[in-house]
Amino acid sequence: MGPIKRGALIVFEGCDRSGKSTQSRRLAELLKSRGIPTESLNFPDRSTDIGQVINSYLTNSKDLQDEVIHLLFSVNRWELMGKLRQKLLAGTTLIVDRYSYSGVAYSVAKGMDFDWCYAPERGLIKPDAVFYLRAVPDRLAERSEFGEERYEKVEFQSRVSAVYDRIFSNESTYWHQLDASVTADELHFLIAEIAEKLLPKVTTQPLDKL
Ligand code: T5A
Ligand code: NA
Repeated sequence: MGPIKRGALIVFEGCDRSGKSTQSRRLAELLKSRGIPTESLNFPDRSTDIGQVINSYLTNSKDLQDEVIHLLFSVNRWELMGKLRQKLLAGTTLIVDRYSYSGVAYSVAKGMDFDWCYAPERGLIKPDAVFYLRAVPDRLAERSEFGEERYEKVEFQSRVSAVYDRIFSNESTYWHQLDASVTADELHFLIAEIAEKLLPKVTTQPLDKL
């Protein structure tokens, strides 16, 4: 009998409209088609009580102090951790659209302290891989529906992008930076290649913490 395999935790990160949802959906479809049990989710999870407060903030119908919204985003991840751990240990691979790094990138872009922002993320399950879809924010602004939510301003997105670059330089062992300006097909091909190599390796390792 071979070793018991857990699922992999695969995260997509990047600026608004960088193509995360498109690529998470396509990767999940591919893995499912290969018979790998896979589920998709995204943060913020707007369906919980806390998620609804976050949604009001993002759609500009509610104002909150920077520290308060930062911690709410983090709590929104913590409230789902038990469920995520259970699924991973039961062998389900999770494709997650945004995670702790979004929490850090968007708050640090407002001028908040990096270490303060990272602290509440410590102890969450560490992803096996992060696909960082990197693009010049001016290019992303040309995509449909850009500008509808709170953070969708080119200047702010440029600051977010700089923080992601900083995180990438610290976490380069499991971060995969990809040029988000290529076509969705090209991106999917690159992501699929990396994921297929990675999955058999990581799923025999114990879960790690941030
Ligand atoms: N936030 C989030 C925090 O501040 N702290 C946190 O802790 C967390 C978790 C909501 C906001 O919350 C902030 C960050 C965000 O500002 P969200 O709901 O995930 O986050 O919103 P977005 O990231 O903006 O999600 P979007 O759906 O807008 O962007 P995606 O998922 O990156 O992009 P996608 O795939 O929907 O594509 C956008 C458009 O581009 C096209 C698509 O067809 C679509 O029209 N497209 C491409 N066009 C050209 N080339 C490609 N390769 C393309 N790929 C997709
Ligand atoms: Na958005």
